[in-house]
Amino acid sequence: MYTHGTFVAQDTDEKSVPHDRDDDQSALPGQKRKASGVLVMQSHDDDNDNNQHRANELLQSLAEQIQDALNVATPDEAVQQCGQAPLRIIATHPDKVLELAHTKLHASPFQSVPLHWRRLFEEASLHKVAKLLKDRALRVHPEDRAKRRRIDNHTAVASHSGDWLLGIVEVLDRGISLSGAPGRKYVFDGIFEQLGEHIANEATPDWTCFRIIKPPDLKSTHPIIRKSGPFDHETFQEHLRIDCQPVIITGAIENWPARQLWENPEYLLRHTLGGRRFVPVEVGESYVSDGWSQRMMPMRDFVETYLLPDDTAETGYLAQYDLFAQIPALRHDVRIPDICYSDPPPANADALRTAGLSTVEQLDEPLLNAWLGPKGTKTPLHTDPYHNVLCQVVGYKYVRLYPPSETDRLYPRGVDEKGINMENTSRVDMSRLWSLVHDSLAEEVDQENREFPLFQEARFVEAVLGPGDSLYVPLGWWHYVESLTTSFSVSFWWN
Ligand SMILES: O=C(O)CCC(=O)C(=O)O
Repeated sequence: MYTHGTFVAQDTDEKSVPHDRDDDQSALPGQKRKASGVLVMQSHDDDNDNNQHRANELLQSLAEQIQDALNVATPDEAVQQCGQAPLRIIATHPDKVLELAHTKLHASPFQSVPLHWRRLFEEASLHKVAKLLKDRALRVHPEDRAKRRRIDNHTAVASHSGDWLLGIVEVLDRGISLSGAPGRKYVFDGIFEQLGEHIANEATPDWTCFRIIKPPDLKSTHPIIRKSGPFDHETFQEHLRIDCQPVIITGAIENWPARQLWENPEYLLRHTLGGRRFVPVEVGESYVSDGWSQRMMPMRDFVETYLLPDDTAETGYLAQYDLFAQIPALRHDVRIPDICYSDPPPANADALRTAGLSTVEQLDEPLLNAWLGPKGTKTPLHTDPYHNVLCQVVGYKYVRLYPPSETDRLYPRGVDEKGINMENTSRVDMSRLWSLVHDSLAEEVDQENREFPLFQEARFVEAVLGPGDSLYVPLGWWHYVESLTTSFSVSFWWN
């Protein structure tokens, strides 16, 4: 949903999560333990055994690798345009430079932030991590106690957090997500890969698969048509030629490794450094409701707080986020559907009114987004300036689609009080309307109908997506999506 998509440089309500969880690494009740790995890195400084030396070597080697990489200029050298002052202090005072770059990143919408400020944030993040690693290597070096004591007073992450690694991961992930890692993504990926290998044997919680209970079948008079896969390029091209309607293709993603692997939250931990990778989470009812915010939090906290409990006070949704760019291992679990390489007919006059269409660039490859959340996530009725195939990997979702010809009956919003163009989102709050109807609040329902008199007349189609279903949403079609269970979907946008 196009409106979610600006998270990258908008950490407005970003919160650092207290790093107190792994202090002793003792397994929680019901959690299993495996052979030691990271446990050694997190053991007390006096444990002077071989493993600790190995850990120390890794820290030093990572710090050196980062340093070596930073000494190699990137082809564009854009960062030079930030002036000499920040570059002179970047190695010694990366925090100061991060602060400056952060201000610049937030001075305009992400798309118009000059590349050199993004590069500066990226460089400063890596300098900071190199410094933290060196400091940490000294802390765990048993022979250098005097130095260690001195550093104890100055190393914010290592001394404040039980899990020092979490502090390093936070700097790296903020570096990637706020800057987009335009110059040195390979350095970030390399660090994560080596840290991942080092903690490969770490104890993980003994979680079982997400608890998914199949909802009752939807009896609808306006169902979205279903066709069974495989749905190759030619068959889909024919579908587009005939009427270019929404369609659910069943069974087309059965060959994705994700279909088996993503049901288990433990798998997600394994590919996120034991759940330490920071991911953006939308907290609140939906992106148009009061009190809604976006936060960066470790994957493990997200899973434990929002995905595993049967009921939570608030909803957390990892929504419209390219998790696959951040965590390439998960990218291997999905395949780009063939239909994304089809050639849709030219947009008709109604679809051409889709908000944002005139400014989107031609894509070389489809845009991937992950949508991971508990039961009850709601994506308000909106349009996107792309063709879309929404693939349901885990769990169930209710979807309702309105054609572009119904736009005037859906009451698009305008520019909001912060100056953000919300034309792609309907003013009708469908989930509120349904709960008013459900609670038989006739007066409130009447009031909604008076405010949006044409809404009830708008034509729509609807369905429940289940595991293995892929929904094609044609360009300009409005869609409302609500999860009926814990759910993990991947959307592919193309044009
Ligand atoms: O799954 C959702 O919550 C929304 C998906 C969506 O809006 C999209 O794929 O464009």
